[in-house]
Amino acid sequence: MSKLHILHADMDAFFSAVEQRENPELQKKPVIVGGVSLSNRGVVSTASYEARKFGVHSAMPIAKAKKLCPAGIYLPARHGLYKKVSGEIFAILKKYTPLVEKLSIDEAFLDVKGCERLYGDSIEIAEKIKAEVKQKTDLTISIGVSINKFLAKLASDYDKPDGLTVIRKKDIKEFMRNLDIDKIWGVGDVFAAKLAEKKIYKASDIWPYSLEELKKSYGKAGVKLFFLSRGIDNRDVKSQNEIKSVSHEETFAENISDRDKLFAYLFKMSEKVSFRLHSNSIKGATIFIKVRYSDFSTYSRQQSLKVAVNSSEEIYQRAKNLLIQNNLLDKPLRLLGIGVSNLCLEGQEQLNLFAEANEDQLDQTIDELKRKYGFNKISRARKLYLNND
Ligand code: TTP
Ligand code: MG
Repeated sequence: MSKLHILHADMDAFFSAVEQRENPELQKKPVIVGGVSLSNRGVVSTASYEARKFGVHSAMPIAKAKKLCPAGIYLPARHGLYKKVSGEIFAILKKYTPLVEKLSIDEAFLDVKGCERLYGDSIEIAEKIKAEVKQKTDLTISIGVSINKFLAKLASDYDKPDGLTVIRKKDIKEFMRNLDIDKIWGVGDVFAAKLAEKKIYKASDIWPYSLEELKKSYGKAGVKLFFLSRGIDNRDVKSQNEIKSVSHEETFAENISDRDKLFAYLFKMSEKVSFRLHSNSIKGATIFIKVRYSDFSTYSRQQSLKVAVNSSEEIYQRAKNLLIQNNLLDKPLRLLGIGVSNLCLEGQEQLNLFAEANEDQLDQTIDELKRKYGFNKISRARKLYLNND
């Protein structure tokens, strides 16, 4: 048995595909799923592959999508339905191995080492999963198979939709050679711009640099770049029961609709979450929020990041975006909650954007002061808004 034991499985245009399945008239049409109310202020959650041909993509403002694709079919997101389908898909994945690491509602890593006797080798397992997902849910899933998580994820993305791509050890060099640098985990816009200054655009542009040079220029991020640009990644697949979350929520004495006040609360809670993450030397790659309205209806939304974070500013900004993008602040809130999941130890996170370094440093200083002097005495300017209440 080869060492090809890591799979990355990712549903194709997930929300749109579910909508197309639910209503056959939508099949082969440009379907765009947006925030709950689909107002022009909202953003695109996802677009069917037919709609992507017009340039529409996730996180694009609905107003812009409508300009690019006026004939598109715009639907509000039905999160309850997608969650139910997601449960069915994960039930299938977990049949093949207990080692399933959930990354988001439609995406997971699987480690199938030791499962071969039951189900065949990893490629056969991938084929079986694809067939079973299609048969049981009438949806397609793309799967990448390789020797580690990084390569398996690149593989699943390679031939979407309905792909099955295998990256064997002997293929790695060719596969990596032309890979755009921003496809490497942890290389976001800021890092990519820094690398472009040195004419580094592709993974292979990293190869001439020694480990020491990269470390000197970019610190920890440089070390990871050295290894990932060669397709080397030693992280294990962690099953879900090992993954915990850190969260905080508040029920207000009176319902609040004032956005600035809610954002001030959100920031205060981000600081608490960040403080606990720092105290345990952990970071999280999924940010989630929860809201409850006066009629007790409760909603939660989450976003997965390429890079695990623990700075309060990063957590706050992501959470704030989730609230705005999903139009969750249109009614007064009774409860607001925020949390971080998909946890990993500091230093074992996917590449760290060094743009975050200052923010991290600032949080560490604040955390030290908090430990010394107690939590409530230390706050950043934004929280003063609350202190004046
Ligand atoms: P993705 O797997 O990133 O996208 P996708 O499944 O729609 O398309 P692909 O074939 O490229 O995998 O995200 C899964 C779902 O998560 C997506 O259907 C909708 C939701 N989502 C958002 O709501 N906002 C976002 O910005 C993104 C990226 C996804
Ligand atoms: Mg997907």
